[in-house]
Amino acid sequence: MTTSTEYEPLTLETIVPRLKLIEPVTSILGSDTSKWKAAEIGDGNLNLVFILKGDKGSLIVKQALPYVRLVGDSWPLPLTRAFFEYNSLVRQNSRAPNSVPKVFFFDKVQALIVMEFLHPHKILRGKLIAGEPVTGISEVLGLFCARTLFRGSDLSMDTSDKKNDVALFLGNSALCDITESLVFTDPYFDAKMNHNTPGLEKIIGQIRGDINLKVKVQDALMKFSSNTETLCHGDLHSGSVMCTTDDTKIIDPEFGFYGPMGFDIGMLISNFLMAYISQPAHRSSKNLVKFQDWILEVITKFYEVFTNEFTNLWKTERNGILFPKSLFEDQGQSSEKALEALLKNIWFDALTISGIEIHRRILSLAHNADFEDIKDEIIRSRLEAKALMMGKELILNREAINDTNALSIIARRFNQGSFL
Ligand code: SR1
Ligand code: MG
Repeated sequence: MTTSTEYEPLTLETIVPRLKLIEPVTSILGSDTSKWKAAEIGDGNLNLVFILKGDKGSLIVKQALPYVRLVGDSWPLPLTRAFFEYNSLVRQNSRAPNSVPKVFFFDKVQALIVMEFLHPHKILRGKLIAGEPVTGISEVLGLFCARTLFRGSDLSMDTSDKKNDVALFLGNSALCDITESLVFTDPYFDAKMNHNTPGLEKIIGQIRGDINLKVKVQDALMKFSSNTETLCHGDLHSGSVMCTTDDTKIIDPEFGFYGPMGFDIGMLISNFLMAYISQPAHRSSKNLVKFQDWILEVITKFYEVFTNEFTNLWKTERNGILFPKSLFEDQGQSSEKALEALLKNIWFDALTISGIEIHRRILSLAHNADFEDIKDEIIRSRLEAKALMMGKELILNREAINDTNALSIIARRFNQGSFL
């Protein structure tokens, strides 16, 4: 880009002079740079995010910082995560067109991505807290997961392309390290950066005292760190989804890694479940049940769209080394049983991840606003207790949860339960 060949974080003062010579930027914003206006809007845990507006249009400029923004420069983090986000966005855009923001420019040294300003989209987590339903969200998320997970796997990819891509994304180890610690490990011991709402100690004791649970979580971590099934988004929570009333886009794949197919699905479902359980703190009883029902319908419809599209791709695009047609259809045999078994594995992995993601959002470092915005600590701890216990159930008893109908029944049971 710009005026410097060495990495330098952008500021409100430098962003215009540093970006004004970049052609894709001027062609979208307009060449009269005196009209450009910038604002820093980053509210995530890691990066700088600017909106840059000109007289012709607007853009998002996202730049990695050399440390974790949430914690500060005592926690260094490689700038290369922007490279992995860029590469993930490129792959997601070709595998699941129209579901991610368009990328206009990438600068590896500056760890900077210039991309489409999604407007008037808002972060899904905020909409769930505000009780604003989104038409078509299940379809977009279901198609996104099916297409990216199938097309990024050995079911579809040329095997040498897949292996080269696995090797490339192994470089994103620092971001995987965050997930390995904050998500899979820290909730289950007294880790330094953990924090929790007072009153949860008894439940935390039950969770940490459960050896079976910790073994299942470590099994899931082993899959996370060793199974290169597909290119995952890696951080698919409701803060990584932006919506209007009827449009949905998926953002922020900087945690992109090759991992288990159930990972993204589990994290997504988990964030809907936490939104569901936290609802009583965010709205009056008049609107509560209807919105909670809508959230459970989203989960059900999302998973139905996912399985339908995954099945469609299994039938029409299964050209990789896995489950080749030569072993099934070409011998006049059905591959339905193989598909069924694979989908079952994905579902069970997703349930385990869902439980773990709930535990980490309440016990580890990075909490979510669904609970964190609840000012009254007594109300918050009661709702968090329901979620923690539900998470435990999802991890320990996943074999009894065969489908989204059974999952909805469990969500309703924990919603009505009282654990403190
Ligand atoms: C230190 S980063 C904490 C969390 O923020 C990101 O969005 C990921 O979810 C990560 O676990
Ligand atoms: Mg993020």
